[in-house]
Amino acid sequence: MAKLNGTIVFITGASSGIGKACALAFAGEGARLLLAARRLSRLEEIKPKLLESGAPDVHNFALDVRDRGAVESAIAALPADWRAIEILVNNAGLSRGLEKLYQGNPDDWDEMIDTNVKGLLYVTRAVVPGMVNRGRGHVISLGSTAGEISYPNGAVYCGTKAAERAINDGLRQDVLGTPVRVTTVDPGMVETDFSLVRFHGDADRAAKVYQGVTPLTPEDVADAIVWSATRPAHVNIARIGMTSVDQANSLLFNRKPQ
Ligand code: NDP
Ligand code: 8X3
Repeated sequence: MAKLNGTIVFITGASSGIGKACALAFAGEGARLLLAARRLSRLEEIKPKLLESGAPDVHNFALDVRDRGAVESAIAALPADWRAIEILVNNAGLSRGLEKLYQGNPDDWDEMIDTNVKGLLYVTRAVVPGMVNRGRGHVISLGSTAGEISYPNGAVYCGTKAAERAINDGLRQDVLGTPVRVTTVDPGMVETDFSLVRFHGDADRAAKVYQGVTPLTPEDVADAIVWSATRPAHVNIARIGMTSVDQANSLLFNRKPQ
């Protein structure tokens, strides 16, 4: 039986990977879906499947979470029947580059920090006041095993996910006394476009990341996110850490020789 009939779920970065899998999983629970990403055409492509899968309604809009003004005005301009966002999935994010910090490209750093940290903050700031006022809401953000233990050549990406973790903990304290729930879901390696984006479109290099290991799927992560959102209203799942059985933490893998 659908557990979230008519609940408005806002997912950032729903055009690919984990965000897209979340849209499908929440559709299966009967949620109304508010979806954002820069590639609006990708959101439009998946809309029929979401409606078929059980979403009563889907509203897509183009958004670059790095643009503070655009985030504020997009949320303020939502149609009246889409304003009561009950679940926010702060998923939009990316990594760029894999190199020693002292050899890294500061443009890559800016993009990661602007998206994964500042973008998450802008969206959260725009959405949470409504949750507090309505006395109902749940913020679920994508952290990573990378936020727990940094790995070589990934210091800035890992730093953004450590920041996500700290922001999540801070927000949970700031909404104490309201019924708003705050969760971080921290996966290890998940096979998505993440590595393709990290390596600026180098598909061969991206494929090597997943060679010899069974990674998590985006659906595995979406399942955990929907689970956290469907606990009784008084239960706050603070953090879900998850990896495939081929990964122990952000540093240690069981990689089979190819
Ligand atoms: P994908 O590249 O498949 O998806 C990333 C999504 O983020 C896309 O929909 C993209 O949409 C969106 N996005 C990126 N930048 C922006 C922006 N500036 N404004 C709006 N949307 C944006 O990667 P994943 O699904 O793997 O990544 C999703 C989240 O999960 C990220 O936060 C990532 O850090 C995290 N994560 C991923 C793991 C993995 O191994 N894959 C493991 C742990 C965490 P568009 O380009 O259309 O804007
Ligand atoms: C994404 C997982 O290990 O590639 O957060 O950084 S990892």
